[in-house]
Amino acid sequence: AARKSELRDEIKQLLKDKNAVLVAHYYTDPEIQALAEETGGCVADSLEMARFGRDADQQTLIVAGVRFMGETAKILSPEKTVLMPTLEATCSLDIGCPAKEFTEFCDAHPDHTVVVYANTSAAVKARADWVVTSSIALEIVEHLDQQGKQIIWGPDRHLGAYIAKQTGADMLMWQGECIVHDEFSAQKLRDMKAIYPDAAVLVHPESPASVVELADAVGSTSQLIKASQELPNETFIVATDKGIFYKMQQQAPHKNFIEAPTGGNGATCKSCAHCPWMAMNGMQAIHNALSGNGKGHEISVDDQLRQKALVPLDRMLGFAE
Ligand code: CIZ
Ligand code: SF4
Repeated sequence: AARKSELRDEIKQLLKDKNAVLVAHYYTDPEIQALAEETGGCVADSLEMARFGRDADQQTLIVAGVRFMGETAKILSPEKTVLMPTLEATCSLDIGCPAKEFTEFCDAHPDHTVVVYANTSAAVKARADWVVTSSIALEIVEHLDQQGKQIIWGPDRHLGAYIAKQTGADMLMWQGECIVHDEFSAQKLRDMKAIYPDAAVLVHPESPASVVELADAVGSTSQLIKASQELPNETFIVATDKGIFYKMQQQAPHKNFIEAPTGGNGATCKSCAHCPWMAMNGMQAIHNALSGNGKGHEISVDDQLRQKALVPLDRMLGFAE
């Protein structure tokens, strides 16, 4: 415990000395989210992280999250130094959508508007017409559908299916998934609902459709946090990464939050409602990133790629504002 508080104090000092600010995702460990709050950084979803990083006065951003979040920060702020606790923190959606194959898929349907989720590499974004995050995907696809556009959607098939169902848009899907949300089990969730009949069920739309169907509220992380405050229920069953409990509990200390069950058909969970890549963002790793020379921690994006990826990202931010 002594070492922990020492580490925290040293990171605070390093942030000051290096003119750096900590930008953390809701899925990172509670102590990281608390530190970001204490030091004037931000705790947010990927859309808000992008905005915060872009508008921050500090010269250095330290992004606690996964690789695509650091890349997005760098694309929006090439003049800033973007550090990550580890460059190894990736995402199954990013891994499952290699730029070469995705480009071929798009090239085979040249009349389609390409919409990609933020959880992708800079190279995939560079091939897209629009980037979206889960908090704004529905509105953007609705907007495109109203213009009569046919859409290529990638990479999350569950989120894509949810949006297609909500909007009726014509969407060709890339078949990717998030290993964390894909594991939530509708069968077990039904059993849990029977045990807690008064609980509201909150579901992130990266979950399978069978789980989404059981939800009282469906939405992005920020939308689920809002629902947990606004719904009158005392108890919530939450189908998203358990990192989000920090914020939900903070905003509503008297409410009870329960993890939605994972692993159907007798299977045990692999990720168990916590992203293994988000979990790589430890306090020691943050310290290493800030105290080192950038090696192994600094994000760089090829300049040509950066300029191409900036176009659909700016389109999203412009639409959101
Ligand atoms: O699952 C993720 O990585 C999410 C929810 C990212 C985001 O949009 O904040
Ligand atoms: Fe990717 Fe899922 Fe982890 Fe989010 S929670 S970073 S979508 S693997």
